Amino acid sequence: MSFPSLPVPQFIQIHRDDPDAIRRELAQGLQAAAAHTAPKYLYDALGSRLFDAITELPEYYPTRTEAALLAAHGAAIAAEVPKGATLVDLGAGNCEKAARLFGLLQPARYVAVDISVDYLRNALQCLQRQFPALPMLGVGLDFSARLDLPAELGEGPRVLFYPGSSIGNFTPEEALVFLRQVRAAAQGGGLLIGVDLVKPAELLVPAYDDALGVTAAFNKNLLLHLNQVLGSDFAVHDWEHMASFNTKASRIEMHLRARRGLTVRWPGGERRFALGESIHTENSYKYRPADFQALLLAAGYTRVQAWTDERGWFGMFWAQG
Ligand code: AVI
Repeated sequence: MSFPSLPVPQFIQIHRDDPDAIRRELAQGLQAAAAHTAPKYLYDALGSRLFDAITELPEYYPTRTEAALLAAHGAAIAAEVPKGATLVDLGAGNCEKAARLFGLLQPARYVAVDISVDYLRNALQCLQRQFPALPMLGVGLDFSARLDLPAELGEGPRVLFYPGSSIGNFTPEEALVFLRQVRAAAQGGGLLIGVDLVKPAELLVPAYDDALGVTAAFNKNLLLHLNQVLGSDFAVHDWEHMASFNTKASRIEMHLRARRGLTVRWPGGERRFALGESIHTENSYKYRPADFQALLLAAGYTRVQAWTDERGWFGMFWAQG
């Protein structure tokens, strides 16, 4: 007996920074006057799981608000987005958000992009069984520094999908550069992007400092990740999680604050931290709809449309290339 062959997704891993360059970047950030690390270091295997848990917390409104927004306005959004394009899912993870849009957007091809193909393998293989007629490609690429999509994506318009307000983890200047790169990559298609909006600090801060302490664990797990990558000797209990809203900069800031004076050492370097001194681990910018629209237009998009939920907490923007 023979079985029809099942479609299989293709996978490509684009080269990653070499470990020495990563260690140099981390050491530089830790030894800067205001110690800092790039937000991507929050996401090792455990960090990614803790982030998934964050999205289920009662205080963390963005994920469920965005899902409700897409469900409520899906048809109107689909009316704007070109059919038959290549759907490129940036930071795809478990690919769930994009999969919910397949019926509406009717892509000709699905490309899931995440920092490592290993994060995509299972999800894409399961999804391929559910959608056997849709060609799928998994791309391992760290696009936080530069969005350089491989030639394997082929020609033709692309709809880039960047949900979850991950754009908020770039500074507005970095966001502008990134949005320009996305526009070039869209080849005449466009960008569908989820953006968290400005709201009172009483609503914002608990989303980043939840009662269960999941976000605290997510932030502190960075130290374990640094110990692995840099060979440092951070002791987690010496640090406390801090989240605050910087109104002037319109951003949530996450820090890890030293609970005592201490020295952290790693091969070839060290840093002394005074009691209360902190490592700045993440920014999460919150936009006013008009400001984000202006950013998209400055990046060269020709037409922008936005949908928000009733409370005006979250925005979904379609920007035509
Ligand atoms: C991935 N990113 C959009 C999240 C955010 O809200 O900025 C990361 C996060 N950090 C703490 N909680 C969630």
